[in-house]
Amino acid sequence: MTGKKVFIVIPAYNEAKAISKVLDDLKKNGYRNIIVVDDCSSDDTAIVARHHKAIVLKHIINRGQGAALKTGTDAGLNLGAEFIVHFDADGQMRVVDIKKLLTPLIAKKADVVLGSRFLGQKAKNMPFSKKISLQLGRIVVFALYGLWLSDSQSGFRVINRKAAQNIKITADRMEHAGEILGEIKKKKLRLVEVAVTILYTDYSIQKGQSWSRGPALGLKMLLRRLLK
Ligand SMILES: Nc1nc2c(ncn2[C@@H]2O[C@H](COP(=O)(O)OP(=O)(O)OP(=O)(O)O)[C@@H](O)[C@H]2O)c(=O)[nH]1
Ligand SMILES: [Mg+2]
Repeated sequence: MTGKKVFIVIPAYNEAKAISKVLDDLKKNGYRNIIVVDDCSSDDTAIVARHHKAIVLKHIINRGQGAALKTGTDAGLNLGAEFIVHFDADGQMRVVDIKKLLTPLIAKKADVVLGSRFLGQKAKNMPFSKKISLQLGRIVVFALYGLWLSDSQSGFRVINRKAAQNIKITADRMEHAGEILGEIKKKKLRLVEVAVTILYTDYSIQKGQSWSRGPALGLKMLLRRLLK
């Protein structure tokens, strides 16, 4: 499976403490094509990633996760990727789940596969506020794009080359997740959700996010939908 041209794209912002283990795990599991997009981190994220022989692309200002995914996905396409995996730098995603997401793509049954935290019992230790905001996110995505998903804000996705060429990411920050779904619907790409386990670690919880991120995201997605 890893013989196929699979590229792992990792947006990273100040993840020097976590990214080393993520890159080690990927290498141990045979993933060789790894692109880290360092978004003007103030820590040693880029140095650590280079030390692990990842391809490191750098933004000279902090542009956001969506912009970093676009940079990394475009680079993967230029390097001949058949499949592109969007994967986090903070250790919350499990490398073993990548194969599960790749399977429907390799079988040509999907163009995009999303990892879902809510198929089965896969959302262990998720903070309550996060659960609520993700449930609200599902409703927003359904209202805006007519897609009813178990986990509409998943950042764990694998896309084939055709999908990578067709999905245009213009949202620089977190609202890219909704934008990508809109593109999937508009371009009639085949979408499948697969259960994954996302780890809520002391590190990820401590890094935290403000309570206002969910509502702000919903509002930005709505504005984009209205203006596009
Ligand atoms: N390039 C880039 N990456 C970012 C930025 N913000 C976050 N990321 C990365 O995107 C990934 C996910 O970010 P998180 O802030 O953990 O968001 P999340 O996983 O959706 O939310 P939690 O479940 O609360 O952790 C991590 O690999 C981050 O390093 C950014 O501004 N630029
Ligand atoms: Mg995270």
